[in-house]
Amino acid sequence: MSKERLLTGQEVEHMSEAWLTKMAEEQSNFTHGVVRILPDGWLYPGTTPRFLNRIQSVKYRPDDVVVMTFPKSGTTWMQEILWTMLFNPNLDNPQATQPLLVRSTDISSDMMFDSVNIEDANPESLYATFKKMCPGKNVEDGIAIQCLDATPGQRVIKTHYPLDLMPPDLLDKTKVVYVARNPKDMVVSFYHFYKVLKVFNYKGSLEMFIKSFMNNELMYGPVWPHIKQAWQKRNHPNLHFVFYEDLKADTQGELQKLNQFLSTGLSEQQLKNVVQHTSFSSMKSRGDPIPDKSLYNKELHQSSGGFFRKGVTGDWKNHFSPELNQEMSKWIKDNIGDSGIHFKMD
Ligand code: PPS
Repeated sequence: MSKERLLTGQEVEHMSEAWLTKMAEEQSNFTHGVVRILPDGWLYPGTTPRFLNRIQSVKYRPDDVVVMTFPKSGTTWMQEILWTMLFNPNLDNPQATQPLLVRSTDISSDMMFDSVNIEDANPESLYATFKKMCPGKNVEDGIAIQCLDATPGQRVIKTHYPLDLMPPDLLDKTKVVYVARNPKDMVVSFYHFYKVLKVFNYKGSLEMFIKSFMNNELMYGPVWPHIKQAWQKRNHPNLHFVFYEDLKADTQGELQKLNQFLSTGLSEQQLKNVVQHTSFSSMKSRGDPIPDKSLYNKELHQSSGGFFRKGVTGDWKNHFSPELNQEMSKWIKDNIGDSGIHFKMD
């Protein structure tokens, strides 16, 4: 039997019933099962290959900016920074009150609408945007991808897909900002998100979650090839690599670098405006980037602090046992190897 392949060449492996049954002990299932994309082993809901093939023919524009991340690495923060730098540096654009998911499309979101819980967790605001922007179009062909096509002019595009699953000439066509976060803080944030979002309804402990994460048994993983593919391209003129921790420690300094990368020519005052508008407290006060309350487990959402949970570096110290810390530190060291990647952990 011939192997199922993506347009980008990678092989698609459908996870077995036994694997899905085991997964369902910890989290919600997906209607079309789960696939692994080989050789890197990306784990995604079963509808993903269709969307991955579809994004190969998206027309990226020279002035688009793509924010690429592994989940919970500072995506939303960077999306808001870029959108504000490009479209609202004087903080006077009335469009800024629109939810971020409307202003900046997540082209990797369509696959999540395959959760068995999606009717309960209904992304109404996305559907409403889709109906308005894409009249007569079919939801099954991808809400986000079609909304992106229908967005005029310059766009800030979000993706959790790694560089290898995007069109091979992406960096020839457009600019990419890659954000990486230290894996200990990222996994704590990811755990809260997995618990709070109805599409995942994660039931296990943090320790179980971290072990699944390190064993590449969670959606979106594995994290290392995701980071390394971008790291290897960090000197490409169209890729800008940022660490969450550096952005947190010196936001104005990192924005100056972005100002150069994007050739936006913003003044120091305009950059200050962006820093202020995109601070954790400002963004939290304006509400979640996904406004649909039905997507969240309400009580957990309130008690954990919501999407804008803590926004700090080093929160992992409040959650890790010494043993878990030791195990994860070794895993990080082994995987970083001689790549030259250095994460700040405090
Ligand atoms: S997602 O769902 O994958 O797109 O999530 P993502 O946006 O990548 O990551 C969410 C975490 O980023 C924190 N965050 C911020 N930190 C500092 N400043 C600002 N402005 C900011 N905005 C979002 C957010 O709080 C999540 O981290 P945790 O550790 O859970 O608080």
